[in-house]
Amino acid sequence: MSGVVTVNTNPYEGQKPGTSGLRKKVKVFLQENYTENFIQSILDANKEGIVGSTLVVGGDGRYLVKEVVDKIIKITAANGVAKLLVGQNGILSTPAVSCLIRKYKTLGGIVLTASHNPGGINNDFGIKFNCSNGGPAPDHTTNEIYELTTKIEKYNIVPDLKCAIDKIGVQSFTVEDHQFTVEIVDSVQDYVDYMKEIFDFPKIRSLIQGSEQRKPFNVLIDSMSGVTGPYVKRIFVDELGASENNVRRTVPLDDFGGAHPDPNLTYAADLVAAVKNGDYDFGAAFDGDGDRNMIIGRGAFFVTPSDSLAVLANNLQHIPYFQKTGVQGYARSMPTAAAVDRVAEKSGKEMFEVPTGWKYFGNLMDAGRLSLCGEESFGTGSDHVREKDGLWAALAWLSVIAASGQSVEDVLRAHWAEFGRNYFTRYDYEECASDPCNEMMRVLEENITHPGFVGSSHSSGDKTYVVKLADNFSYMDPIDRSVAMRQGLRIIFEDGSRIVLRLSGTGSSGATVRLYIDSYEATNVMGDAQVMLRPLIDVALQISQLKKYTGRDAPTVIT
Ligand code: VG1
Ligand code: CO
Repeated sequence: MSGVVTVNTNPYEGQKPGTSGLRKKVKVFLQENYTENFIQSILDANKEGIVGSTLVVGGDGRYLVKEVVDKIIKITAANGVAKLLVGQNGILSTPAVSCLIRKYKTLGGIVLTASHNPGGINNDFGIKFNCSNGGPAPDHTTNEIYELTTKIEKYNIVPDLKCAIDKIGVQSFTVEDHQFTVEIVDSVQDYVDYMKEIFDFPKIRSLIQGSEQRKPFNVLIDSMSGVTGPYVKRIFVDELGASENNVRRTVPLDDFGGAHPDPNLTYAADLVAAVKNGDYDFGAAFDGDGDRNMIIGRGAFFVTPSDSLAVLANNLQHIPYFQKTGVQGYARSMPTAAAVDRVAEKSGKEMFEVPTGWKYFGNLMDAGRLSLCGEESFGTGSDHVREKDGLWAALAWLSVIAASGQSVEDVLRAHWAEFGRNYFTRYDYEECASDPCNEMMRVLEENITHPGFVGSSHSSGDKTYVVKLADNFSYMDPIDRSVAMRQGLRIIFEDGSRIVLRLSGTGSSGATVRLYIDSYEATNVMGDAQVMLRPLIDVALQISQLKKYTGRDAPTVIT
C-alpha cells in the first residue's frame, strides 16, 4: 500500500497554455515543482470528474517525456484517478491519444509534446490537456487551468509508487483506500486498427506494391525521428508492403537527432532533396508528435496544405469512412487559403472559418457539422479523431491516387483547372525580440482600423491593391457562442487578395511573426507562387514596417 503526500508549493508565473498547450524550455519544466504544479492544476480544473476517472497519457518521445509520465502516474494516483492508459515507454502520437480517449471513452488525456518545436535538454517540452471528445481543451478550460496555476498552494503525490512503463499490461496499486490501475498499452495497435477501418488498405497496398496494370508507386515516408516512426513502420512496411527503403528516420529520438521536427520545405529539406533526386512518386513527412504532414509528389512537386485540404475535400468519396458517415461541412483556420471554400460551394456544404489552432474545430465536429478541416500550417484531419492527423493525411492522399490513377501533380493540375488556384505563401520570422514585435502589431492594428484605411490604395510594381476590409479577426463559435477575440490582423483587398499577420502562440521564447499572403487566380494557375505573390508581399512589408520592427531582412522559413 502506498501513501499520499501533500506537498506545499508556490505558483510560477507564465503557465498560460498557448495555441496548443504549455510549451517552455526543458529547463523551465525542470524547476522544482514546476511540472507538478501544472499537472495538479489540470486535475483541479477537472475536479468534478476526476475521482474514479480514466485518463490517457503519452507523448512524442522527446527529452523529459518518461520522467513526466512517471510524475503524472504518481500525481493522478494521489488525486483519486482510477485508471491510466499509458503508451509503452510513454510513446503515443497526438492523434493516437485522441483515438484512445474516444475509443475507451475516458475523461480525457494528457499529451506530452512541444510538437514541431525542437527537443533535447536545451530545447522544448510541452504539456497539453485533451477533453473527453479527444480534442484539445477549449479556451475556457485552458484559462481555468492557468488561473489555478496562479494560486496553487499544494499538490498531491504518491512518491513511492513504482510503475514500469516499458512493460505492456496492467499494473494495480492500492493507494490508501482506493485501487489505482495503470495499463501500459501498445503505442500503435489501436490507432492502426482504426486506420484499417477508415481506409481501404488492400487498395493502397496494391498501389504501393504495383499490379499488372500499374508499376509500384514508390513512396518515401519521413518520420523526422519523431513519434510516428513505429506507426509508419507498422502501417507502411508491415501492412502496406513498402520496403525499409521506403521509410526513413523511424526511430524516435529524444532530441529528434538535433533537427527541427517540422515538416516543411526548410526543415524537411533532405526529404525534398531525396524525392527530387530519386525515383519516388510520393513523399510525406510528419512532425514530432505526428499531427502535421507535408505531401510532395514526383520531382518534389510541393502540395501546399491549403491545396491539400481542398483536393481531399473534393475526393472524400474514395475513402470508405466517408462512404459510411457521409460528408458534412468543411472548415479551415482563418490564415489558411480559401481553396477549400470553392469545393464547399460547388458541393453545397457548410464552410467554417475558425481561428488558428485545432481546438476550434472540435465543437463543430461534435455537433455533426464538420467532416474535414485543415490549417495552412501542415495540419489536415477529419472527424475520425479530434486532432489533426499526419498519417491519416498521407493515407488519404494515397487513397485519392489509388482511385484516380493520376500523379500528385496531375491531381493538383486538374483541381486548379476546375476551381482556379489560391496562391499562398507564409513567411515566418522566428525568435525575434518580443517588445518590438508587440509594438509592430499594436501600431499596425491602429493603422488598419483607422477610418480611411478602407478604400486606400497600395502599390508595388505594376500592381495596385485597394483595401476592402481590415480588422483583428474575432470568432464566435456557432455551437456554444463562445467568442475568441484578436486572432490575427487581416487586410482584405477588393480583388480578394489577403494579407494576414499574427504572432505565434507556440514558441517557447521570444516572438515569432507569421505573415500569410494569398491571392486567387481563376485561369493563370501555373505560375510560381513566390513570383505571383511578390507584389503583395512587398505591400505587406510596407504596411507592417516589419523590417524596421524586427530588424530582419529575410524570413527564417518560407512556405
Ligand atoms: C502553430 C500553427 C497552428 C497550429 C499550431 C499547433 O501555431 O500556426 O496552425 O495549430 O502551431 O500545431 P502558432 O500559434 O505558432 O502559429 V502543432 O503540430 O505544434 O501542435
Ligand atoms: Co504537432
